[in-house]
Amino acid sequence: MKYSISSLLLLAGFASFAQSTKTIKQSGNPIFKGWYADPDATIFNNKYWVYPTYSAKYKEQVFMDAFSSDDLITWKKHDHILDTSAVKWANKAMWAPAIVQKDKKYYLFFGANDIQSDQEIGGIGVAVADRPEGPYKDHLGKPLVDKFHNGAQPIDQFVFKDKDGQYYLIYGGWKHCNIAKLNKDFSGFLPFEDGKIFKEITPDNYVEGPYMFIRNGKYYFMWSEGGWTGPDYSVAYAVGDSPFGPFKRIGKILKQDPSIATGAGHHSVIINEKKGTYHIVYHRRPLTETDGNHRVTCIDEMKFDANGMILPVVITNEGVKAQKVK
Ligand code: FUB
Repeated sequence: MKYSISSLLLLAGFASFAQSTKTIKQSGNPIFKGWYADPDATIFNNKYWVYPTYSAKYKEQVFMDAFSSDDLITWKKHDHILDTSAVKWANKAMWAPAIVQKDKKYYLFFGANDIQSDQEIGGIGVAVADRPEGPYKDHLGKPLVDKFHNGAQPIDQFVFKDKDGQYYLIYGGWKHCNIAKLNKDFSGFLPFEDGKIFKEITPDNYVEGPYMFIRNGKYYFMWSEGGWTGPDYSVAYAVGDSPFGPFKRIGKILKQDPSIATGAGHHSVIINEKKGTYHIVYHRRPLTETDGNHRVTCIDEMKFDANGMILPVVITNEGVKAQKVK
């Protein structure tokens, strides 16, 4: 068969177009449909997982969904991995999941009921499952933290594993942040040397949504500032030499961009040590929305300067490039 020069040129053009669309494949933002906030993102068994709050009215926040992906681009929804029907003390406002794998079990820490005083039932609970997608059942039959300590509302938990293998619960709303040493089966806490269970580590401007990771031996402590229903919600950070700080606020690294979205905050970080990449997963409000709960889950790159300072995150509509875990 004979080809004319023009048809060969057309074919070549098509091949190069196909190649360029392949190489620019991006996740887009948000990464999945629906109102979802407070995402806790991680890697299990070479898959990415995101555990968000179902961002509806308090009374409708009675379950949690999770999402998994092989490449950060295509996300599979896992419906109702945890439900208040499995947690008899929880009846609304299931918030801000924090996931951790330990001894072949998956533990999902969550806030419930949005308690306003020690007289109310609720606080931080923990659920357990054999697989990342659940089903999760209540681990304790009661909250793990059900009172205010050092002024911290028992919400917005993060589970941090230190270098020595010790797990800590770092949590708190109402502008106070506590750290507490978890016991081996996550059924309670071990006292610190001074006998205290809850040590306050609140940095300046802290509001809620704590997150911690280690990089080059330093402890990066991050948190959300501002009001979560408004446009100025944001994320700031500090760096310390231990999980207890002291943490001196360095500055904001995530905030609204009036041309992209408002209220960018309550985040987590996917760290791929082998590839040296850091992806920040956070929620934000589309420019068309003002309802507090109309929050979507997004992903962007997080980068550092030569001194280990976190560079301000550029929030995008395009999201990030495809990346496998390995
Ligand atoms: O989603 C409910 C609350 O909104 C969270 O607990 C806060 O951190 C804020 O993101």
